[in-house]
Order: sequence, then structure tokens, then C-alpha cells
Amino acid sequence: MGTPRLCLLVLAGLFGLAAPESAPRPPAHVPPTPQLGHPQGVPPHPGDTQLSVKEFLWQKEGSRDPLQKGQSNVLIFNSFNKSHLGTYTCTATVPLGTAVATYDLWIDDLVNQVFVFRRETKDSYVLVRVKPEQPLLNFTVCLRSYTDLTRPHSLFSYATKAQDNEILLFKPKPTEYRFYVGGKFVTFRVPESFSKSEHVCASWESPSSIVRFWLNGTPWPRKGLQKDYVVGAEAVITLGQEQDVFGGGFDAPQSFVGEISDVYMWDRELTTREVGAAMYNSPSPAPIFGWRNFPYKIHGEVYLKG
Ligand SMILES: *[C@@H]1O[C@H](CO)[C@@H](O)[C@H](O)[C@H]1NC(C)=O
Ligand SMILES: *[C@@H]1O[C@H](CO)[C@@H](O)[C@H](O)[C@H]1NC(C)=O
Ligand SMILES: [Ca+2]
Repeated sequence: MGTPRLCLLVLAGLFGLAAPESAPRPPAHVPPTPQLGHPQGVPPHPGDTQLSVKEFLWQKEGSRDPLQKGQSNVLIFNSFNKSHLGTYTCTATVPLGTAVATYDLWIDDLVNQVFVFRRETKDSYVLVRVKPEQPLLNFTVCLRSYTDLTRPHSLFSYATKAQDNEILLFKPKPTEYRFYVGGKFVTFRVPESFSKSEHVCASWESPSSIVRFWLNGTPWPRKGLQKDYVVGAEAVITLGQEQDVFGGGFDAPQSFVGEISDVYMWDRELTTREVGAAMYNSPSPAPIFGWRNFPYKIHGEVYLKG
């Protein structure tokens, strides 16, 4: 169809991201063609008189401040680090209104892949190679798991030196989830789901102590835990094994066997609508880490499969 691009996102400088094997990829797709009611689409350059674009506004999703505003339809990154990952929009203002193009800029994109924990061990796990930049007063964790285990197992283990169960999502039996913050937990009873994966999110807010829990996008009754506690940022995060000391102390009878995917963490409480977006890997707001930006290291017998 030969549709011209509205805006252009250029990575001029690339350096030092997570791991050498995880080279940043350029924008994953050409943005959708903006619809302005013009049969020929939108001309590519601001100088084009046919449509006379007055202004281009670049924004990053989750951030209120405009990134760049003016006559240029090109956003250039002269240097690049993980703080730049995310979804960008470019809004062109024309006499008829506005047109918006969206760009995804993610590394380590695992969408449509799962980690397979193939058998019970005491040393197979996935290490999440990113952690919060500062201590947390609010957070949400989401993930999807698929297992036929009936024994207790760990899904998400976030340990600090001071507290091995700083954040822990644990399933003691098929009809129960336990959510720990700072070593204390609340329990959520769930129906047993045969032959189905389960998507869960859990959030916590320190000032109110409110804990929320969602199963497959449905909110459960709120509970309370650890008012005014502060979650430490110096953490080791593991999937598939439960830490009893910082970075270790694993126990085979609590290990996970099966599939884990769609793992996200935010430094705030999510709404039910935002939980729904995470279920479909379209996270908003921008997470601390997520399935579209998941720096990880596999230890032992775990396989990443499409
Ligand atoms: C990443 O880049 C931003 C903006 O260019 C800069 O402010 C920030 O300090 C950088 N962070 C790191 C960890 O290098
Ligand atoms: C945590 O959440 C509470 C309640 O929504 C909010 O008032 C507070 O500013 C948040 N704190 C941080 C550090 O995000
Ligand atoms: Ca533990």
C-alpha cells in the first residue's frame, strides 16, 4: 500500500544493556497508519504542504512530560539504557485534528514463550536480572502458571538479606494461594482449575496495608497486611524455587514443575483494567520488568519454549 511513516524513532547510540546476548532491537513494528480521513494517508515530512503538520509531540507511555515537541518528526536516542524501554507515541497535529503513531521499544521480549520447569529439582530456577531502583511502598506482581502439581510450590520468590520471604507468591495446595510481604502472609482460596493455566496478580500498598488479588482477571475480596512496611530493593528474584536465604536455601519439595510465563512487576497497585491489559501482555503503566522486557538467567533444567 506504500503508506508513508508519520514519525520515526532512531536508535543512534546503543550500549551496556543487561546482557551481551540481549541486543536491543529496533522498534518491533512499523506503526499503524494513522487515519485522518485522507485516502492517501499521511505524508512523511513536516514540510509536506499537502497536510501541513503543525507540530509533532513525542511521549512515552507512563510518563506525563512530553519528550519532544516541535517541527521534527524524528526522535533520536543518542545514548540508550533500560530507562528508555517502553511504548512511545508520536502525535502529529494537523489542521483537521491529530494523528497518533505508536512504537514499541523492548528488549528480551518473551511474548508467546514460557519457561518450562521440567522436573522436581533443588537447583533449577530462573533468576530475574533486574530489581527495583528504590525500596517499595506499593507494588503489583503478576504471572501465569500451568501445572498439575498438588503439593506446595513457589511461583515468585523475592528475597532480601534481611527477609527471605520479602515478597513470595506461594501455592500450598491447588485451592489456595499465599501472598507474603515482609515475612507475613494472607491466604486466598480459589477453585481448583483442572487442565487450565492460572493468571494471578497480587498487589500491596504500605500506607493502607491493602492487599489485592486477581485470578484470571477477577478481583478477590481485599485483605490487609504489613501496614507501613517498606519492601527492600536489594533483592534476588527467582522463579521456580523458594529462597530460604538470600539467593539460595532451595527446597526440592517446594520447587515448581510446569510452565511459568507473563511475569510482571510494578511499583504501584494496579486497577482491574490494568490487570486485564497485563494478561494480554499490553502492560500499562510501564512495569519495573515484564514479559516484553525480561532480563533473566536460567540455572539448571529450565527451558524457554515457544
Ligand atoms: C539512562 O539515560 C537517562 C537519560 O538519557 C539518564 O538520565 C540516566 O542517568 C541513564 N541511566 C543509567 C543507569 O545510565
Ligand atoms: C503508594 O500508594 C499510596 C496510595 O495510593 C499513595 O498515596 C502513595 O503516594 C504511593 N507511594 C509511592 C511511593 O508510590
Ligand atoms: Ca522462604
